Amino acid sequence: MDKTTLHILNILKSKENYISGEDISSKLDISRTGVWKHINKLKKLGYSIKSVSRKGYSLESITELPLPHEIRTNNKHVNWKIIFRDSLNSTNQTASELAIDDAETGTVIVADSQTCGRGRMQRKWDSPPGKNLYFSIILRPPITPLRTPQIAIITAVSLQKTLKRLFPDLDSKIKWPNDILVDGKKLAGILCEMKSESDCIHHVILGIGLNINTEKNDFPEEIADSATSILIETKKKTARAKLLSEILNDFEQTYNKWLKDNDLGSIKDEWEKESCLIGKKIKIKYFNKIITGTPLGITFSGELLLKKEDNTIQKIVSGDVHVIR
Ligand code: BTX
Repeated sequence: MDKTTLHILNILKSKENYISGEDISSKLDISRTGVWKHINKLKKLGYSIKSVSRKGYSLESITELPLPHEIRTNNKHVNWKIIFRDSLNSTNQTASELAIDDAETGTVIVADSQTCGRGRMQRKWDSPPGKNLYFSIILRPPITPLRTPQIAIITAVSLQKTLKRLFPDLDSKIKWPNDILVDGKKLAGILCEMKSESDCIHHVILGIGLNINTEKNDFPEEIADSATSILIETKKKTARAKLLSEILNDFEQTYNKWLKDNDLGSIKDEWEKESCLIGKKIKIKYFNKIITGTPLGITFSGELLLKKEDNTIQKIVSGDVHVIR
């Protein structure tokens, strides 16, 4: 958004009542037609602005879009830079192109919709416009590549923390390694991709898809029974910009704490408390093998500790988990 449009938006936000076009035009030293053009730009972005003759303009409600200037980040440990696009093929894809072009740690690519949103192993992530959050964070953590699987774990813990604080009635749980579920249905997915050499990481792209305002009938048939959204669970619509601000602020804290430690530290306990897998009988697809067992927890490095049917314990680095009901 250009500076003048943003300035007008801030003036409208600061007024409880109407402000005349003339007042705005003299404040900014632009013509009244100029003011009107900027007001129209704001309307196109989804701001509801009432204009009444002889009174002027009044902001009725802000946009539903998670636009950068609506996202309030703390910027304490991470210098966030938010980039918004209406539609991308995949925010992870765009983020990785920007990372190759030297984009800094803390750059976040947010899209209102994705045409080829992706999950793990080239699976698809359903990403319709106007409803949910799809975003990717570029990180350049000064750690060895061996620690990167922990990033999905700390992200899940941090996202779960945000959800529990903002939606205390939402019974969300973490499913290893990369999902947030409510009653077995997928609410959010985390996709962590990286570019590295054997001893150093160039960048990590941390992609998060969170279903917020999707109605049950909006999900494609193939995931209608396995996916859910905050709206379905709480019956309330949620503003995406505010939620994204909270997610980034919580992530910043968790990430910073994790960087200072050599392993998951106390995040391991938080993960175990919020996991939906511990004590359940599960099947894991791991390197073309199917292993069954019961998760006991995770290691400080983020591997799943699986007690197998022969009572031996195996550490699993990654895999697809199914709970056996
Ligand atoms: P995953 O491989 O664990 O999950 C993908 C599977 O989840 C799909 O095969 C499908 O069954 C189901 N699914 C697809 N879309 C949805 C949805 N909207 N809600 C619930 N279930 C769904 C999980 O991968 C990681 C997903 C990360 C998505 C983000 S969005 C921003 C970023 N950009 C990008 O391209 N991907 C990430």
